[in-house]
Amino acid sequence: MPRSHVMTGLTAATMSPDTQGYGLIQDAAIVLSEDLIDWVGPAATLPERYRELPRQNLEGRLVTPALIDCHTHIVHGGNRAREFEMRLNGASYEEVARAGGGIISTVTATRAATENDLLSSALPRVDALIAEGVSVIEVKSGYGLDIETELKMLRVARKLEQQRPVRIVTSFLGAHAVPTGMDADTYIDTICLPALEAAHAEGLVDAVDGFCEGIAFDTAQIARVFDKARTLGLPVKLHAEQLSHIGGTALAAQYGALSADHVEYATAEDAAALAAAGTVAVVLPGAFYTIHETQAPPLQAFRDQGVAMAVATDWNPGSSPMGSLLLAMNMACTLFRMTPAEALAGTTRNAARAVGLPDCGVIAKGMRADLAIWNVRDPAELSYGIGINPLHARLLGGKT
Ligand code: DI6
Ligand code: FE
Repeated sequence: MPRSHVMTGLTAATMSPDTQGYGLIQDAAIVLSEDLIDWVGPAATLPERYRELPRQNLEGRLVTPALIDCHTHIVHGGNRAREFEMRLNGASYEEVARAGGGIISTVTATRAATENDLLSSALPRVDALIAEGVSVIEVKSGYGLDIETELKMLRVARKLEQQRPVRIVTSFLGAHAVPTGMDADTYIDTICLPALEAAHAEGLVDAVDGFCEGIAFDTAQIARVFDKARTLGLPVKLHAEQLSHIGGTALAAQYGALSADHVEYATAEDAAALAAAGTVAVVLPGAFYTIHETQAPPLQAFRDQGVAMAVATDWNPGSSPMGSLLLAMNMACTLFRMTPAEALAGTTRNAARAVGLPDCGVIAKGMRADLAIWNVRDPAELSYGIGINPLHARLLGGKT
């Protein structure tokens, strides 16, 4: 198809912010002009000026904004299948740790990997997401915990975008875990903050993340990382209230974070703070499922307060080895009782906000022509199927 053309014979789920639902237009037409959307509406009202453009009939298919996976750790070395198996054979946490398991085993494997190793293991993960209609992937560092490896992870993340038709946004997650043999404050001062400065100087950082948790960093330590982000002019986001309530969500809101992620233990008060700050709550059902968490995030409080909700894979080798954003949508519905319309908003419009990209996630005039064309008629089918991928085609900036 020429770059400027009219798509017809389709149902459009525009995900327009003016609607609570899908912003559905039956018998729609979408006009693409180069890499942008020029017009969308009922085909019957297509303006005269577009009538001579080449047409593509989509034969009744559904078109949505391309999906956005707004929280992943897809650049990492090794995997943790061995420890998964040990645990299911009854090994204790200690035994797993003694056998080199846990997050530190991923740090060891990521430090040992070359840039090329990390790139070639991450590319199939990117491909799996693209095959589900994903156009934007957020990728975090955080398995280096030393300056050199944090930079290496982010360089690899940037390279993904050169090797595949996808947009990558990076988050510096130096404050992910405390390396063995060091205390958290020393780590923040001597490694995390200098690594952030160096990564920023190389143009590798789009946002700054942290893991605010009893087993990681407290709010005062994260605040120091966020202060540095602020001086560098970088937006922040936070893994908050995943395993316990220690104030990460309120801290994220206080810093005007793009997103607060996990948020299982967030309260109604936290929800009000997120709403006031315009911070997106990102739910990660893959991690909830993998670690047998029982407390679901407070979706009703988010709805009551008007907090925008997003859904992501959290694809990582430990708590969420999940390579499907469509499965994350299904799990958000079944495990958290999210509605299918909320799940789709959570991987389009609200995910775009969570990664700070105002030019995608909605089908509207002037937005990028990042679109997913599906072999379904009803948008609820995207969340309803388990392990079913109905993608017909994906456009990135108007290109297949
Ligand atoms: N929360 C998580 O669920 C992952 N990181 C985080 O901050 C766990 C990462 C891992 O186990 O490798
Ligand atoms: Fe995560």
